Formats: sequence, C-alpha cells, structure tokens
Amino acid sequence: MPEGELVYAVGDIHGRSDLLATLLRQIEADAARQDAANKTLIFVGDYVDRGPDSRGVVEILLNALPEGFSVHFLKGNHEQLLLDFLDDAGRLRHWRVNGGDATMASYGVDVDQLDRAGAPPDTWREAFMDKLPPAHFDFFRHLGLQVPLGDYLFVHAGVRPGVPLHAQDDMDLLWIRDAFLDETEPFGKVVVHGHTPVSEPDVRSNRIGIDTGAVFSGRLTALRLKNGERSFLRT
Ligand SMILES: [Mn+2]
Repeated sequence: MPEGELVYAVGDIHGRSDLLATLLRQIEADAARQDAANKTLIFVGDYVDRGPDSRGVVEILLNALPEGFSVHFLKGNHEQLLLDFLDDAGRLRHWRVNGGDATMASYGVDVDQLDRAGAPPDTWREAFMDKLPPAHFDFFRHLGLQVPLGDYLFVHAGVRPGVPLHAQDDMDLLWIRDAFLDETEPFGKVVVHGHTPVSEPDVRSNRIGIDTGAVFSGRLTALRLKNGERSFLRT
C-alpha cells in the first residue's frame, strides 16, 4: 500500500451481525492508534444467507460503520442469488438451496408457512419484497465487483488466470474457485478475496484468502494493510 494508506478488508459475513459488530469495534480501536492519511474499509461480499441475521448485517453496513473511513462494498455470489430471485421468481429454488431461507426469515418473512402452504415462487417474491426496506434493496443493487488499491485487487471470489484484470467476467469474479485457487503465477496484483472458506487466512504470493467461514467457525477475519505490512484482525 502507498504511504499513508491504511486498509482493512473484511471477509464473508453470512448473516453473523454479532461477529461483524465485534470485528468493527476491533478495527475502530486499531485504526485510532494508527497514523494514516487515508483509512479504507473494504467488504468482500456474502453479507447474507446461512447465518441468522442478514438483515442486521446490512443495517450495520448502512448505518453503523465507524467514522472516518472510505468504504467499498463488493458483491458476493449470495447477493447475486438474492438479486436474481428478485429479478425472476423462478430462481427461488436456486437461492433457497444456497441458504436464502435464513435471509428471508431475518427480514420477517414466514418461511415455514410459505413452505407448508407450497406457495408458488411469485408469492415468495412478493412476501420478501414487502419486507425488504428500499435502502436495503438499493444496497444490494449498487454493490461493486472489484476494487484496485495499491498493489492489490479486492474481489469476492477470484479472477480467471490468463485473462487481463480489466477484462474479467462477472461470473468469475463472483463464483470462481479451483482455476483461481490452484494458479501459482502472478495475476498482476495480489488478489484479496473471500468465497472459499479456510481455517486460517490463506496467504500466497499471488493472492490472500480471508473467508474464515464465520458462519460455522465463529471467526470473522479482516486483513490489515499498511505500508509494506500485512496483519490480521479476527473475532
Ligand atoms: Mn461466496
């Protein structure tokens, strides 16, 4: 990172508003001790699904972040699943098998009742739209796909080897695993990503994985970059 830049990149949250609140307090306290001209917070996506409080996570991201940071919100494949369902109710099943029930329930949708009644996808969509605050809908619709900063590129899942960073396919940025994870050659920038859970931050010469599976492990991780230093904060 250039001199004077202090960057925190937060991994996949998946409905764990409790862990997010804890990690943000750590980041705020840590940043207060640092001398930096610019402080930046980057979230690599997958805010929703699986965990119990997706709604609370988005509330924190919209209204309760520490002050004094530039903030970037990336889109994860789980936000894409949610948006795809809102665009086309026929995508309901695809979202539900990936943890969408927990998200709808967190917004107050009676998932069990809809399930028992065998409600058609359009009814689920109406029920969810009815509960989704417009500010949350806007949040999901305006998420970014990549953030370059210094020698780093921040994305949700990864990048396709052999494709220039400016020409990457959205589907790869949101979903890629093996072709990216197995690549040992440099990508042009060090790619900081989530999406694929690891027990400890996965630090390689060409990439850094920071999805520590918070929803299952209780461990939410932030990568901290300052000048030439790298370190981690975690719950
Ligand atoms: Mn993901």
